[in-house]
Amino acid sequence: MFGDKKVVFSGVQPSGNLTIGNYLGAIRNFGAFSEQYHCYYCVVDMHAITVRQNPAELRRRTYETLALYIACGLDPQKNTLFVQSHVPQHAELGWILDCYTMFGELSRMTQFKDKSAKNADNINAGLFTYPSLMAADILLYQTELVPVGVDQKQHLELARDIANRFNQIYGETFVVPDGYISKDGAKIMSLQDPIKKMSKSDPNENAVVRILDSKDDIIRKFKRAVTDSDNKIVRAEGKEGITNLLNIYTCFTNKTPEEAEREFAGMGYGDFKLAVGETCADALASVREEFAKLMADKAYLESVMAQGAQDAYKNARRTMSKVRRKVGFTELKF
Ligand code: AQP
Repeated sequence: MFGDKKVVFSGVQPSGNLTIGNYLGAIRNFGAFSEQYHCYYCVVDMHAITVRQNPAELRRRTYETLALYIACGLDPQKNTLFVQSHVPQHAELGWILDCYTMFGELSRMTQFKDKSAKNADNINAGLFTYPSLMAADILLYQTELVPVGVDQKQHLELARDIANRFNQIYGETFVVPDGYISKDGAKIMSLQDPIKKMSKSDPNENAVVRILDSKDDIIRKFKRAVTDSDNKIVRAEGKEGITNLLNIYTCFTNKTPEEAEREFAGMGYGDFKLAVGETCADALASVREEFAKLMADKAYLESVMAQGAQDAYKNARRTMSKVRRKVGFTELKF
């Protein structure tokens, strides 16, 4: 808790153009906390470099991710929107927490295994210790609640374990955070391989619907989505493609899965995919418009970054001063 409000923290990596998975599983849910909590929403560029990035693209995507936060409804006056690398305490606490995170724990992380398989030529130490930096991001702000997609559940549990371990050794230092995983959008799957999560860095463009894709592109991608051959629009095991499309549809319309199944009963897959594509594209139209306006005003985005970093820095310093004292670092007196 900072001031009289409990804290919410979450982040998105600027490691690619964001997908409807990032939107439905995370960003769309962020705004709901703004009144009741002190919300920190971070563009986690330090996490992004665990996979090799083109520097100019990383910079551009950092602005874009910030603009998307705002375009998706996050008011910078009501939320602290900032860039991770602008607040050096993330790296500082990340290192300290590395020393309280076990090799065996990190080895069990499924994201590490998946990303190592995808980036076999660059299995770097940062990729391995990603979860302790993520724990630092969260614990730095004495966070109570972390809204994330279900793929981050394992990392969040590790953050809780690290917080508890540190608190046990040194006495109450960190709030132990809870995850908030929204039921509907918790895991949006690839359109081409629906047993795999939709990921922004997927090299197959047809697998991924991006928040900023044009209406035509969105509809084309949905039309090509992998389904099955039994022509029934119902959720079922073995029908992961159709189940995923129904899930996406209900997320955008707030209908129940039963309502959606009734609505599409008897319809052919072609018309069904078109309906889901149109619904998705229309729901994102205002985000695309707002995004374009924001990207045309770089000075404004920079002022949001600066204000956010200042606010985050203030509170991060308070936690760090406590942590430094507890682990036994000396204080330099100027
Ligand atoms: N497919 C998804 N369904 C629901 N939620 C998702 N999230 C990501 N993909 C889905 C949620 O989006 C937030 C930000 O994710 P991230 O950028 O920190 O990293 P990630 O989980 O590794 O996302 P990607 O898209 O798969 O990125 P790359 O390809 O770079 O690894 C998180 O809350 C995440 O749960």
